Amino acid sequence: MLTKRMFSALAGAAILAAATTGAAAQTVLRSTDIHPTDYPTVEAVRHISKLLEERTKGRIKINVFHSAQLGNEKDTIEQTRFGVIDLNRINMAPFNNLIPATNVPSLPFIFRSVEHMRKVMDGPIGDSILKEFEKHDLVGLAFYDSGSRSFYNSKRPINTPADMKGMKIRVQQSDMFVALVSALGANATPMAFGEVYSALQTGVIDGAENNWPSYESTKHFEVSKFYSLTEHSLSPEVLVMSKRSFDKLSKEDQEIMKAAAKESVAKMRELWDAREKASEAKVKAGGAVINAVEKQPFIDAMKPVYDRFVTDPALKDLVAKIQAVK
Ligand code: BDP
Repeated sequence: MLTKRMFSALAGAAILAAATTGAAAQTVLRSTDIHPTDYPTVEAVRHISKLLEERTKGRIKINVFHSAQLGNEKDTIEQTRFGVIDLNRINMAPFNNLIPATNVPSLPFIFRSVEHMRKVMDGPIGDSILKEFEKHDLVGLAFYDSGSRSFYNSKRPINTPADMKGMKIRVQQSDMFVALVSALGANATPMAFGEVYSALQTGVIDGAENNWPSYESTKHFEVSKFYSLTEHSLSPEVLVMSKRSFDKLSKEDQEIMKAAAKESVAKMRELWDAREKASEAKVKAGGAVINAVEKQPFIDAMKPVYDRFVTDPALKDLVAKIQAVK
């Protein structure tokens, strides 16, 4: 659906703007991210821009819009498919309803560790998931880390699923995340990221779930101080490009873009690992109450989620392949 916001974005868009200053035309790609300017995902895309500028002698660069300047994730997906936005750094979860394969790396407890996740997403399984974006007018370029997501709330520490009974928990706009939270006995409320702080503050919701850096950068810890280490999902971030914008690049520039995106992963991880530690320290200093959680009861409660979202033979195969990666 074309929203009012999209029309105005279309009108004002400088998509692949070929500014004919000097001899060579310059392509300025518009990239979106909901995170603040110093967040590792934003820095990683700036790093790509730097590599592109170097490798194309300034012909291509990226204008990185951060802090949801171009809208919330669900809306920017549509805009990226239309080519209004050229690049989108976004979590896998908002793609879950559109692209079935993206549910798999978002599934609860699918990865045993961060190392397992990195190995899977960096290899042929990750590449096969990136390929799925092409059926939806997008080119999947790279996966970034998102740490692990845990529940936080304003009521009490969560030690067992029973502690979540009846709690109103915000989730991303993904049916799979709704099912995940429902399976734990809580009430899932899908909501845009930018609305969560005031919803927590006013008690519209009791809690949400996210990684250390997002819990910290949004200041959710100020209004939702119990952070319980369920670490239930490692749903990675993904960088996608509009197929329309990608097709406008020459074959050579497409290769430069793909390589730069892949190279930015190492840079992102370096920043991410440091940011996770810094964010953890910051929320603790800010009064967050952290508790460890015995995960098995949470893992056991996830059977209905797998039963509902992993029915297709291709997805079953994907799950089995991920589990088989040592
Ligand atoms: C963050 C992701 C971001 C998501 C956000 C959310 O980086 O892309 O949109 O969580 O929960 O960790 O909406």
